[in-house]
Amino acid sequence: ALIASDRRTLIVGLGATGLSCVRHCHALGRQLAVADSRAQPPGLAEVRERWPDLEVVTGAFDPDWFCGFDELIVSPGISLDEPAIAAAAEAGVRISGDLDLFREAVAAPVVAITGSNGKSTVTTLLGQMAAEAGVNAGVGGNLGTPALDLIAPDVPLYILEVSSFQLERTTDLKAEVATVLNVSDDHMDRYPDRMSYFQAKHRIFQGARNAVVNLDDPLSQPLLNEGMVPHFFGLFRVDLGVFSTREDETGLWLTHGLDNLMHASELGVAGMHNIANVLAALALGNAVGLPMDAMLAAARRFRGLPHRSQSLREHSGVLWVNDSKATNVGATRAAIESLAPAEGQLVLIAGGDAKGADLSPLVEAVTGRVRHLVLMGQDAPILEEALGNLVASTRVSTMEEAVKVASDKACAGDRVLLSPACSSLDQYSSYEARGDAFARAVEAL
Ligand code: UMA
Ligand code: ADP
Repeated sequence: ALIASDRRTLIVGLGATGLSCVRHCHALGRQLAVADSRAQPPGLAEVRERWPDLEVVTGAFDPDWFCGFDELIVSPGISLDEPAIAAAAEAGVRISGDLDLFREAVAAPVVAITGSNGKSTVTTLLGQMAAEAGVNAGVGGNLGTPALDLIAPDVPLYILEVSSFQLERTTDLKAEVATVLNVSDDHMDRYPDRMSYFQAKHRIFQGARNAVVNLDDPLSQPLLNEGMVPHFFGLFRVDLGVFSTREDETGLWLTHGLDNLMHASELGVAGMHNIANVLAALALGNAVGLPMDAMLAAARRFRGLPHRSQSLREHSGVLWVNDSKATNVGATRAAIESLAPAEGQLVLIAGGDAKGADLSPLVEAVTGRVRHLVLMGQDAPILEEALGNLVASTRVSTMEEAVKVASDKACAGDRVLLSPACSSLDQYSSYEARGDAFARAVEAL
């Protein structure tokens, strides 16, 4: 068997992940090379400066060259179906990802969080709960700092947001606690069918000691739970050990078992989906032994993340809400259901790249709630086809136009919601850039 430092490793992709892999593998003394199909990958300048001798090949992937390595560490933005990667796998080259390197390097417990929606919110909140309890956790992964860049000798706990793309190429993550928060369609442009996407997500449970399970979403429950200890959360499911909610004459309570923990009105985030996120964070924190008082204090202070159902301003009696991070149908549904003030008082701005999703789950959410649809981006026609019979719509090409039309259609007491149900990449560099464009246009009203 090869010892680690003799393994010839090809790092495929030189974005944030690729760069973190180069730093990490270089420190391990591995024999390295790097490939990226882009002419100017984002990490190129840094690699050229810090490791001038490192071989970096840009441009089309060469299957013969790929087959000559012992291992490929493939960035999440690259499909494993790329012919050069498939050829290498066929030739017996080990295919892995940054989380495998992370797993090999880290002994401290890891909380691993995936799901179609709420990952960043739950990961951030759990990080704040740990900080409140005096636990200086490493927080990142698909959100913020790449997992390998979090590694430091004195970190007692890692809290990782992980994507289906990362999980696809990871074996045996061995998390202390793992969760699939919820599952709805996403990334149908990268998976042959829904089942493959769900299965990628479920790889998070490989080797896990504890699983946090959403009782409201059967697809989030691990299929095989050999030896895993389950912990549960769910709305209106008060039961022994379960993090849940219950309503009484004073309002809605967050509960654990039969105990009331706090009033939902004390939270700084809106919508039942966010209450579910807080319950998930409590269940995860509880499973790694964080004290309840600290967790509740952090939950009370949490104000949510920008671009997720974020109220921007009220103007002429209309509230403008930025939910640009809603890049799939499940997120937009949750936003519509939690934000629609009353019958027909919502103007929805949506569209972008729908990534091949089935848009029909939006029908129920839109019906009776949305007054007018403003559609933009490459898949505006598909959205119009799915929803145009239910509600009047206008097609626009820029965000300024979208805000102008929405402002004309909205009446006092309405809300205008940017919740695209699509990725932004057809028109913007990121969901942040799209949300910022919206905020600027709203500010200029
Ligand atoms: N690319 C090429 N050729 C290459 C390598 C990449 O064309 O050889 C393209 C990819 O198709 C992709 C882009 O470059 O469009 C970026 O790919 P990458 O793998 O280099 O991405 P990184 O910069 O390493 O960022 C990745 C995550 N991106 C993706 O999964 C696409 C980041 O999540 C993550 O923060 C980062 O690793 C650190 O862990 C972003 C994301 O959009 C925020 N994630 C998806 C999501 O949340 O829905 C999964
Ligand atoms: P992720 O990291 O999984 O993309 P975020 O916390 O960034 O999740 O939220 C992404 C989008 O999903 C936002 O539009 C947000 O309002 C919505 N969202 C957050 N939590 C949930 C949930 N539990 N169910 C449905 N939608 C959610």
